[in-house]
Amino acid sequence: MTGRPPPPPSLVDRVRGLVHRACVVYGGGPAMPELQAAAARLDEPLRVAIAGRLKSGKSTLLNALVGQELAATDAGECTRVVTWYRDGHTYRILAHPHNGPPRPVTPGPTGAARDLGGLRPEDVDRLVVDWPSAALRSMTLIDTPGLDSLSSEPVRLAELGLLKAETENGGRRRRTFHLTETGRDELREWLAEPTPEHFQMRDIAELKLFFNEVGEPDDVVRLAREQVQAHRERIAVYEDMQKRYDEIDAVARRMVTLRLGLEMEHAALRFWSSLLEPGLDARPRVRSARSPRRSGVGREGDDEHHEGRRRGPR
Ligand SMILES: Nc1nc2c(ncn2[C@@H]2O[C@H](COP(=O)(O)OP(=O)(O)OP(=O)(O)O)[C@@H](O)[C@H]2O)c(=O)[nH]1
Ligand SMILES: [Mg+2]
Repeated sequence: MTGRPPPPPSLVDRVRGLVHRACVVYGGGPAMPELQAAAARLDEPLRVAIAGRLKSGKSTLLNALVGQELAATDAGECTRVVTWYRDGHTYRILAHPHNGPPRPVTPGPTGAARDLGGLRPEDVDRLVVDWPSAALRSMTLIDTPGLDSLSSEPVRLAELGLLKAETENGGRRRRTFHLTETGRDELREWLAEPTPEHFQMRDIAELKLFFNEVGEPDDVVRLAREQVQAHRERIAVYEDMQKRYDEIDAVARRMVTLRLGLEMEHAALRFWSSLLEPGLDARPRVRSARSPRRSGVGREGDDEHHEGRRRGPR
């Protein structure tokens, strides 16, 4: 009776054999550290990185996979540093800076890192959290910053060779990003492309106005007054900018967009002011196509409103 043939070696086993043979052939050479790292990596649990847009639930998913609230998920909390969660004998967090040895980090009450061992997020390559956990025995989970976060975008562009970063030597060690030649070419190409997209407006006030019939008529009056005030203030800011920068040749060309901004602010101011125009009874009112007479919602003798009209848009 013959036994069954042994199962073929798995892909990992075959790669392990290959790396082992390479270590023998290249032993002592400059490639050795890399080969040793590759050999060690094959014995580690699978690495799973969770990537996605800002505030899309990456850390929440990670916590669900571990079965514990390890990563911070507060509304204001951002994952600003790539964080590895590995199975470990004891609980420990180390911050690995771009330069220098790892530093211990104070854990917070839930196990998330409370600080970065005195380092700034941009100086940290990664945080490594060791946590005894059955779930992490089979895989190391890696939490990553939101893809569209402002701080990570220039870094990504620098990695693509489109920007070049310069870091101050002292002080706050601020980083300044400059366009590279390749970056400038890419930008020029983009400028020459057609622009089929219609402009987008994200205006919470407009959204509230759309649903006005669900609320009280007074809500609309309040909203319109707030908006009139807000747009007036913004117009003042833009006009001030115009005064300050119009005469400066270096920026004069790009200030043309300020004119568009002003036009839009004036249009918004005209619109919200029109909602407060008094009707026949001289009270401020929300104009309604269906029942203009019934929709008067303001208070009698509202001076602010009358002043609003006088100072309205040109
Ligand atoms: N309703 C709902 N809320 C969720 C879900 N997943 C996460 N949240 C909430 O969304 C918010 C952000 O979740 P996080 O897990 O911190 O998101 P994140 O992608 O790690 O955020 P950043 O690290 O800042 O990019 C938290 O308040 C979560 O409680 C979900 O599936 N449904
Ligand atoms: Mg997160």
